[in-house]
Amino acid sequence: MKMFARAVSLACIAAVPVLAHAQFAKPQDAIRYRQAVMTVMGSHFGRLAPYARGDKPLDAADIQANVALVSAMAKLPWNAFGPGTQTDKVEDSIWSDSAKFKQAADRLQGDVAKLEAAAQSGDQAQLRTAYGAVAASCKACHDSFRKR
Ligand code: ASC
Repeated sequence: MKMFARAVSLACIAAVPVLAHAQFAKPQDAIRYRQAVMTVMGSHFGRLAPYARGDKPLDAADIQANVALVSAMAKLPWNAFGPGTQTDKVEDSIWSDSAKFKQAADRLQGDVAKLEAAAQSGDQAQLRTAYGAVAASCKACHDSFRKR
């Protein structure tokens, strides 16, 4: 069992560079992947809204589980916007101004890190502030890069 656990953790470490250079067999695979990531992220972020608004008594386990999923999803969509994956839902500036896109990705992940801290704190005001910052990050990136 111990050896199995070690093999699993080594396999996970080995998988990290693969994830960082996520490859997709077809452009459509990347498009479906990033759309799925956004859907899951939006779902779990949305479940935090009543806590952030103060409409629901804080349930630390539920909050932390949802924040953990938002955090995991926030790492994933970026590599799925590779060359040749343009669609009519995405502004070309994702590719022509990749520095700005990278900045938006970093902003989200920074704000999500603060949301993780807020989820640990159990403090409603901190949660509300951190939730609002993540929502603003989502919106800023969508305003810049998502076609309406
Ligand atoms: C969500 C969601 C988004 C963001 C954005 C924030 O819950 O699905 O795209 O928040 O609406 O302004």
